[in-house]
Amino acid sequence: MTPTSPPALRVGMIGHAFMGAMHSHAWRTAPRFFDLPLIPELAVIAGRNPDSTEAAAAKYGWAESTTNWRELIERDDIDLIDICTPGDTHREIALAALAAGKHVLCEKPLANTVAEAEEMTAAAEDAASRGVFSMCGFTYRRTPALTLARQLVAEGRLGTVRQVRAQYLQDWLSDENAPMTWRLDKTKSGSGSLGDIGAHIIDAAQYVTGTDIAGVSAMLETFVTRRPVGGEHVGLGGSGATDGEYADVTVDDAALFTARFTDNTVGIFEATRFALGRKNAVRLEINGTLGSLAFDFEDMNVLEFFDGTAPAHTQGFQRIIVTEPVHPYTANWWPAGHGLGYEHGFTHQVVDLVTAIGAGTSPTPSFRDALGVQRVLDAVERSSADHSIYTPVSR
Ligand code: SOE
Repeated sequence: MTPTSPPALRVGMIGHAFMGAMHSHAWRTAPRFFDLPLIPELAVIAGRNPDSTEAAAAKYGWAESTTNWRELIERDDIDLIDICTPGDTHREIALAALAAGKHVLCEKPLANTVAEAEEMTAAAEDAASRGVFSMCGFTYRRTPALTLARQLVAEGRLGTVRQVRAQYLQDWLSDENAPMTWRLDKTKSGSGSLGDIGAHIIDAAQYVTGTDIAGVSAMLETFVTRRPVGGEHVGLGGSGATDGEYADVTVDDAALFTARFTDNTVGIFEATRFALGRKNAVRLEINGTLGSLAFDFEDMNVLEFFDGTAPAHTQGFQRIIVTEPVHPYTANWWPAGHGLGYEHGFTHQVVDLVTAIGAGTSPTPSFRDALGVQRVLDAVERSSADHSIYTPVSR
């Protein structure tokens, strides 16, 4: 007798750029390394341009492509819609998908405004009562070292958490002639460094500490206010054609803020795409009464832990190589020490989402969790807009 394989979860994905490619990889890989209750099927990929969407389907292994996302959502043979488009489209697509009874995975930040995120959360919670589930894509929490960090905080190994230092540093906009992209257009992206990468460290800090940010004091800055349209896009940046058209940058280039959490933990946050030399440094450092933790995504398989309860003569930051089978997610991958990369967080996201759907439970981070992040983004923008800056007074 041949064992029966789990039923399929037929996925329709909208968008096929950076995140679309990454999500495709995750949908394909997850059932090959993890036992899932449903097997994702890369059914249909949607995009605006027929040629590039068809090419993406062939390249990433989707059975079909379409340029009509509304028709895709209405199809009876699709179970889940994966939203990998810019933020200005999230609300419309998610609401339509939930109304059509499809589970939803939505890239972060959940939306471009709090009002949109509230509407999406209400729709998601209504759908959940009918067994239709949603999740927002804050993938860094599924980096094994950060999942372990949360575990250590929850186990009390840090004692009472007092301070959080969070940074997300990239440098792909340092060149003032890097071309204009949708990520620099507020009508499409909602905000700049703040929502694109700051959202990740807000989620990571709240997830690891298990507490929410209750108040912020912020400063946003835009260093380069016009960018060439066109030119050569390389990775997220590139070099623009400086003899042609220019467009206004309408978002922040750097976002800095201090925060107070509900339990009086204090935090300092920095998100920038101008930190020349830093490529994808997602950093989190946490100090508690008994110990400290430090993480840097540029060394993502390591979590540093300082145990203040260890004998004084052996104290010091310990580098935990988070690749042992006892660590989160790692037993399904390579032998200890062989390490994971950026894409694994996305694969773990699929694993957790499909496992929750299979069990009939709501996955996390939920749209409500993502609404919480959205409210922090909004508070940062409001604080920056009316911030009082005190000038040093000579005595
Ligand atoms: C997606 O999760 C994302 O936040 C992108 O939108 C950023 O640009 C990338 O650098 C990190 O990942």
